[in-house]
Amino acid sequence: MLLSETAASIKNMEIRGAGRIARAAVEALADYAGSLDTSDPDTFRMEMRKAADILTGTRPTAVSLPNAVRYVMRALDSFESVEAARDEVLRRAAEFVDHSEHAIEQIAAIGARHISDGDVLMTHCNSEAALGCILEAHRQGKDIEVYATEVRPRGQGLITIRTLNDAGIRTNYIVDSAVRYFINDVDLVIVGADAIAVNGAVVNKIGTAQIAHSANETRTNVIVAAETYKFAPRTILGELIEIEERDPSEVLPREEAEKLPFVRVRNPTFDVTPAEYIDLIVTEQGAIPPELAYTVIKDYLGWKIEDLR
Ligand code: RUB
Repeated sequence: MLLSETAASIKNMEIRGAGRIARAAVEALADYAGSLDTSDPDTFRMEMRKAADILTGTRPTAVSLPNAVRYVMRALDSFESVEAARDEVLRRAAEFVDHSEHAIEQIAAIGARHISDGDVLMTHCNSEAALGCILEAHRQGKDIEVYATEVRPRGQGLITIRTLNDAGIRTNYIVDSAVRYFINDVDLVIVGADAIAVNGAVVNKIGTAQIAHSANETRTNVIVAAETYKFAPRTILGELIEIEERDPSEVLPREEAEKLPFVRVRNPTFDVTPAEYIDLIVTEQGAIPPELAYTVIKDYLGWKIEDLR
């Protein structure tokens, strides 16, 4: 069944990256709605809620996931028949996927304007939104070079350098700890986001905060490329974004760790970059300074404090 397969693939990171996770989740939700053999509204609602919980419980940090699932589940707020609710789930899921794919194209077009001919860029992890901007700048004929990090422990940098290589972009592949060494050669850092808080802080792959800190020290601009569904409404209430901590064996094989009883291996997957280290957030609605994150949540996504209580 697509629901359990998708949930497992998100958990084990076969499906990864905040945008891809969100699209896969709504597609699984739509598939599940289509497979439910009931005409009883209560059963339909209950089963759909269970499915939504399974999907949102897979990875805790990427806010795109609950935002996307909630968008589709609004089909169940009020409905006349199971058939109508099912159609609305399918319609909303397709609409989300379409919006998401279109958003990445818009971000690429807007982000590429901030990349100049001759720029040396640095990116971290594997973000389709950030890569979209880089690929678009290259497509426009701008002569660019990229530093891409390795991204311990899961090595998402390898996916990034393959994409850059396939596009024919000059790329330097570096270990994460070489960021400070090379940052003086870099004109612009461009990364994606898993979540953006109301105060403009950006949650992204572990190591992003160190890169932004180095960039700040050398006055190198930092751009975050993120669809508006990565903004986290509940942070208006001061709620913190949960940082996923994955299995220690991703960092050190279990048999090695077992020989070191006084050592605890820690494996946080994301970190938080404060707004003051970020120059611009490029969304599909336009580029904003991080301080305007609240405006996106309130005016564009339409969240009010009273809806969130
Ligand atoms: C992925 C990661 C990406 C963001 C944005 O982490 O941190 O930078 O999710 O990606 P993981 P996108 O590999 O642990 O999922 O722009 O593709 O949504």
